[in-house]
Amino acid sequence: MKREDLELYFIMGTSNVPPQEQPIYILEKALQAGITMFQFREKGPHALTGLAYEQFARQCQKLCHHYHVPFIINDDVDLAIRLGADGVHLGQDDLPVSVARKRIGNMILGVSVHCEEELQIAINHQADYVGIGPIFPTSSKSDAQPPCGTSFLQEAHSLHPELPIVAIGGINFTNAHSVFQTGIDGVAVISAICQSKDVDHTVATFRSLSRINK
Ligand code: TZP
Ligand code: MG
Repeated sequence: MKREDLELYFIMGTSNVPPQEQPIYILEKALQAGITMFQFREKGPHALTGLAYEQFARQCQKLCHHYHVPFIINDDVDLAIRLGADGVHLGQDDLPVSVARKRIGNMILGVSVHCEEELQIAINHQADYVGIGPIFPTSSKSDAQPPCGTSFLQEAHSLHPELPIVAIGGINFTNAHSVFQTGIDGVAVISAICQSKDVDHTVATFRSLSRINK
């Protein structure tokens, strides 16, 4: 993967989208507007299952492919292999990175980390990037750890300058500057795009905030 792909990483599942909106249209608007990576994250009490889950994943994959944006699947390594996704993203409670790396070959492997020890394990098993967060309070992840602020981001980036890093959790226009200032590669967002009244404007604003700090 190219580390620039992390610049504006959009994550979405059906439960992140307001009831009057169609998830697939939000994804298409976000792709048209210039998101640089997409993660399919179907979670929560009303998440799709079975055939509907897989069909929705395939629809998202097709759109991402059309816009040449990497399509990453959260948690579900089997689905990623079945679909030939561009990559998988795993948390600390998912399949261990060592096992995942063996199963997925050279697909993109992203790992969520919260401390230097988890970061080191991810690096040792050839993670392509790490996600660090939640940086700020978030209502998009029910089991999120307490917000960690930007200090670990800064530390991780200075200790491992070669490692692509994306920040996640509660990132919006007001606080994105403090995140980009740490020198990391990008921001991952759910609600900022899913709940946006103007996806074009939201995507363009994040991308220009990123450029200001490059
Ligand atoms: N992992 C850490 S925080 C988070 C995930 C998946 C949710 C991010 O969503 P939002 O709406 O951008 O805060
Ligand atoms: Mg997970």
